[in-house]
Amino acid sequence: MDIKSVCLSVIKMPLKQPFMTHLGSVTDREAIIVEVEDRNGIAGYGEGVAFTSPWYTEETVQTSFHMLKDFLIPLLKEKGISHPDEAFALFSSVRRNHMAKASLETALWDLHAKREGISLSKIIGGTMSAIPAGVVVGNPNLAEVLKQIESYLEQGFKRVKVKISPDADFQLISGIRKQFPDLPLMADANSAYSLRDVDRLKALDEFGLLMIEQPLGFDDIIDHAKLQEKIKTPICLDESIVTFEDARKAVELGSCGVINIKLGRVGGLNEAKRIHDYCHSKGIPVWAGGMIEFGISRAHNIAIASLPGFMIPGDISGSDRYWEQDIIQPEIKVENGMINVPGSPGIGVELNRKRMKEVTVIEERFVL
Ligand code: OSB
Ligand code: MG
Repeated sequence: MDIKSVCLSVIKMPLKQPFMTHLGSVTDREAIIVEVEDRNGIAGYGEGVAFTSPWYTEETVQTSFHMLKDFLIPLLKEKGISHPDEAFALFSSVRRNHMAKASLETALWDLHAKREGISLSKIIGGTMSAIPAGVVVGNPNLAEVLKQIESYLEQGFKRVKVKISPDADFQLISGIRKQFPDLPLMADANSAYSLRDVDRLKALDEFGLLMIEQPLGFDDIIDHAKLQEKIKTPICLDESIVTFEDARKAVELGSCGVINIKLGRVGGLNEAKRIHDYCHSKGIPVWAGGMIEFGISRAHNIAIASLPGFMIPGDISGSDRYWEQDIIQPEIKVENGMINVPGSPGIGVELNRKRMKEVTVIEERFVL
């Protein structure tokens, strides 16, 4: 692909409001912006979505930086690739570290699409020109949640997700349902329960949730299959699905009826597309998960969410959901609950260099 250089920028920005789960709060977000440039000066962008600490998966900003600098970029330099399809296999000599791999792989996809003069959505087979926006309310307080949902519905959001745990589940969901009986609503537990909580989870069946996301262990697919036999609400797996093989096994076991696809969690676009294609062929709906991300990752999410199997609105909101000012231009906007899929080459957004300067804490450039 004629790559001349790779630039890594660690950025840091406060969220407008802290995002809370039972695992902790996110108040500041760090991420790695990856920029690959070819010999014609065309640039592709990716975003490393690991958090500062390993609360969601085992990766962190620092481990991602280390993997990129000491293993992944050197692999690209030594062996080279002629198509982004080859990156996943090239990186397979490094075990896991999916978010680090995805940040570079997605940048290569953006670059490839730009070189072809085609949008990333088109090049991967996207069929939608606009996608429905969904939003996550990261707060356990019922009054606050109701207020936020009200405002998101005014903005046209098509689907709302709330975080639940044994400390905030039945009363929270029942309170939301009282005020919003027809709202497409789902709950994400981020592994807050165990099989001992079957009755608690079964009690949520009456609320007609679209799904319950990752109720049990972050690495489990066996107990989820047992739970799914006992509850009506479809289970959606997030944390447990980190490879195509995980998705196949979970579907075969009946561990879930829905899968949340995150490019970072599964190691990039190639693997995400394979999971999508498999689920689509099996009639398992998928949707695009969120990582409290900046605009580069959002833009990649929009491209993947334009594939035909993405039948449920994802955790894809606008740039203004978390940021006073995003690092891209134009920023991502939700209009009447929809987000436009850019038709311009690649991911269809540029880095806002002025904003990048304000938020960059470390920058390192590698010449290939
Ligand atoms: O479990 O889906 C999750 C955010 C960070 C880490 C994990 C998760 C989330 C979200 C999405 O719920 C929030 C968003 O990006 O809007
Ligand atoms: Mg989740």
